[in-house]
Amino acid sequence: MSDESYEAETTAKAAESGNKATERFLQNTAFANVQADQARISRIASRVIKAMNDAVIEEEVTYDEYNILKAWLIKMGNDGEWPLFLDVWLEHSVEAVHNSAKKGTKGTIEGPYYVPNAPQQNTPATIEMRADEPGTPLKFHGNVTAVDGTPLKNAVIELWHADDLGFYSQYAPGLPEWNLRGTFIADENGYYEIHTVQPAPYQIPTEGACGQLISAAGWHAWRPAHLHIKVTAPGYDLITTQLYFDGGDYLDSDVAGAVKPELVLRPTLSADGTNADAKYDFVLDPA
Ligand code: MBD
Ligand code: FE
Repeated sequence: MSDESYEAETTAKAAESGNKATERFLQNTAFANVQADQARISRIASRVIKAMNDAVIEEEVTYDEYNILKAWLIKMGNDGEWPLFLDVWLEHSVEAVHNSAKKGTKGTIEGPYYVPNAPQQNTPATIEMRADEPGTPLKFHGNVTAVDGTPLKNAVIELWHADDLGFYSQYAPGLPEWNLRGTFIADENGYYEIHTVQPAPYQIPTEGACGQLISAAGWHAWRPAHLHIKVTAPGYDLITTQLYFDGGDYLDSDVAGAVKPELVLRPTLSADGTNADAKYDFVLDPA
């Protein structure tokens, strides 16, 4: 493939990831029956509206700029990028509130590409991947315990991540349905061992409304390479988190602001440099 057709293909694949997220979000999310508390809705909505008005007044926003904002918000919906926008620029604060009292493993954002009910295996196990899956093979293993040190036998670990080109199955075309997604059961001692490949850094789609904002503002569109994980055990809280790779690009400038120092893996490489081994112990809070 020429560089140009490679560019065109990866750009088209990335665009599809952005707009698939809306469709999949509506399919996959079980909405809690939230009781509408009028006072709370009024208070939060008023603050959000006030924050926008303050920005307009303080920055002396013009009609031309206001119209560009309208067009951009319309495009956000048309591109199907609301889930992407919210998960990149807002979810980290929701996560901070949600996990503020937790004592175990740090959480971070779920992001737009989780799919529930990935195929389940007992560990040690190899995640579903193509026969010729590109990337450095990674052995990802460790123990799951409670905050008091109790080993959590049969803890459940859901793992999903991008491939070596930065694409997620079910969001980018041309990948097997469950590629690099799985549900894994730890052994009777709470030990888990999953064989996968190291993901590449992830560039959020650049041709939709999110990308338009990023390039207009002169930001970059990258997230550092990461594994997405949900861990739980009967009687313990579910933690949703991500793990990153020491020395990787964008650790200090994640577009989604979701890196925490406690979540950085330090994998060891085999003597011939072809295989990586990363150990991480998860600690769960009682429910
Ligand atoms: C991702 O892979 C991701 O994890 C987040 C938070 C946003 C966009 C893409
Ligand atoms: Fe991700």
